[in-house]
Amino acid sequence: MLSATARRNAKEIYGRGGSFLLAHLNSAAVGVDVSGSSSSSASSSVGRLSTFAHLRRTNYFDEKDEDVGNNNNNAPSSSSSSSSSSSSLFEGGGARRSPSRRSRNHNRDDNAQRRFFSTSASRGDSESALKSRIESQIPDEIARLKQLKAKHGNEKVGEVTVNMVMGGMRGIVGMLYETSLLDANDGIRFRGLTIPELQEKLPGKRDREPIPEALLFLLLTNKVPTEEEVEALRVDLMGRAEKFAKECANDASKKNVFDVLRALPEETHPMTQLSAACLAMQNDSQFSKMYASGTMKKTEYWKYIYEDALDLIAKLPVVAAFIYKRSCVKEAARKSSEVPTVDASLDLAANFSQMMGFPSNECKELMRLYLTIHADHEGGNVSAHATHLVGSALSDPYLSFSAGLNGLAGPLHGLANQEVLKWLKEAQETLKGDYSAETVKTFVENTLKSGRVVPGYGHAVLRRTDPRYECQREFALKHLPDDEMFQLVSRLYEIVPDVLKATGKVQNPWPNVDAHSGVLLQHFGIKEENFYTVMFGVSRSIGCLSQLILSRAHGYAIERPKSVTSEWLEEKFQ
Ligand code: NMX
Ligand code: MLT
Repeated sequence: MLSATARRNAKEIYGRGGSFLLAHLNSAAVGVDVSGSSSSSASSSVGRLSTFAHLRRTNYFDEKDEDVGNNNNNAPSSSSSSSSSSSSLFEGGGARRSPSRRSRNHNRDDNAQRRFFSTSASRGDSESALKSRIESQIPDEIARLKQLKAKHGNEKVGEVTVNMVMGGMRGIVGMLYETSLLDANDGIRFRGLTIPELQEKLPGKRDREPIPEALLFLLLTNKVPTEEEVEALRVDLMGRAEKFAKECANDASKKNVFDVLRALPEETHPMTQLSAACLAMQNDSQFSKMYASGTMKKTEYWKYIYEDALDLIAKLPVVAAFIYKRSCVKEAARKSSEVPTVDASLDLAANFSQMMGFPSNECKELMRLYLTIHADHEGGNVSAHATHLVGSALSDPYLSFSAGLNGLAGPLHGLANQEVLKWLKEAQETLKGDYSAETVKTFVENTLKSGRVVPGYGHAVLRRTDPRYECQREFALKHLPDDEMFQLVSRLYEIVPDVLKATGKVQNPWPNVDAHSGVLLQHFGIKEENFYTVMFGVSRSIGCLSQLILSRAHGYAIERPKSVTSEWLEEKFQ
């Protein structure tokens, strides 16, 4: 039998589908004892994996699960046939696929499922299921890109004006980035899916929010995963996290990342700590070791980048929770410089919330939403582009993502979430509960007069309210409608856009993701705003590192755009 905690967690992770899964988990857990594992978390992990074979035998996939009912890529029943091994594996998944493509993709899913279930249950198998799916997609994808180049290589995708060159390259199409695409008016689409579509289609949700593992699978494969695929990835990531935390906590003979962090002054900004931690862990890079050995073929690069990337995605929440408890919380009772304990029976977001000291279901649910929506915002934003750029020099994921984090730490980018909460607190102090339109307007105007930007408003690409703001507002309306700071945030939404429009220069007066994240976090007790960008960073690793794997898999070139001097421009137009 599974422990009460494991039963509760299964329900929490899989929501309405959880009860059904649970019945099978219980029976599968019997097999765990036979394997001789005595660790409770390890046994529940292995138990979940052995469950998959069991589920297939019991024809679980013929059952209609309400949660994934709209998912065209639902796992097929064990009896469905496979027929499409010769067609392109890369066609499936996104929201805007034709029905015929969908059904071909469905068959391919069947193949992948079969490969998955034909293996015996262990963590290694779950790793190879996703990895072999990615591997099987690579040849077709490379062929597609080659054909694109051969057919259209010399065609123009746009014009470059002097304004663009002098204005932060705004609007210049200059890189390939497959995992997401931003439209100025529609907002972000992750592999073709909007945020409401993610909430509807991705499995693993307890109430409404998808779990980040499901998004990671989608970004890497361009396919909406089944519950079982998400579970396999969850087990893999949590296994990596648990191993990392245990090794660091127990092996005193080896200096590790936590020793490096303990050596930093407590007041070092949490983002500096997170970035330093990435560098401190670089010694673990399998890619770098293989490259140095001189034995790795170019076609194998992605395999080691994949291992490093998944390790890093798993390790970051543990490191971040450590930074939070050591350096951010003020109360002595909550402070700790111990390596956090990973509960491998939870999902990544729930475990992160718990490690930080917030075990409530509502906070875990918020963390799932938070880590999902901050993960990716196409390739041109500073953190994604910095990761991509550095990675293109074949720097490993630790080096590359550390660069991305350094960009995210800037106040015009990710640090804006910290700035927003500071600004909201300043507004609360100044306005003393008077949130009338007139006083709030004056407060915003005074912010501009003092030479500051209004944090959380504006965007380089978006020309509407950020859909990530909208879904967080929905969360607030559901979970904290009476929160005083939420009332202020709502009032600002009514006032700020007109004040920014009145400046006559702001291209987008609407709120972005950062205008809303802090108010949710502070409601659940995560009040230390200097930590907020670290949470953004934990999430952003999912998008940046997914693309890094694909970039190496598809053989992208080293980035080296042309720069010119201002004299060069002047001479050109004389
Ligand atoms: N408050 C005051 N002024 C603004 C704002 C704002 N929220 N947004 C833009 N402007 C100004 C901007 O500084 C520029 O002024 P100037 O010509 O004097 O240099 C002018 O309006 C035109 O800027 P835009 O073309 O509208 O915006 P741009 O693409 O240059 O910058 C941001 C985009 C996001 C950097 C900018 O809107 C901003 O600084 N927002 C506040 C900070 C923020 O919320 N950043 C988070 C973005 C999301 N994220 O997580 O990364
Ligand atoms: C992001 O999430 O990266 C921000 O919205 C900034 C951007 O897209 O430029």
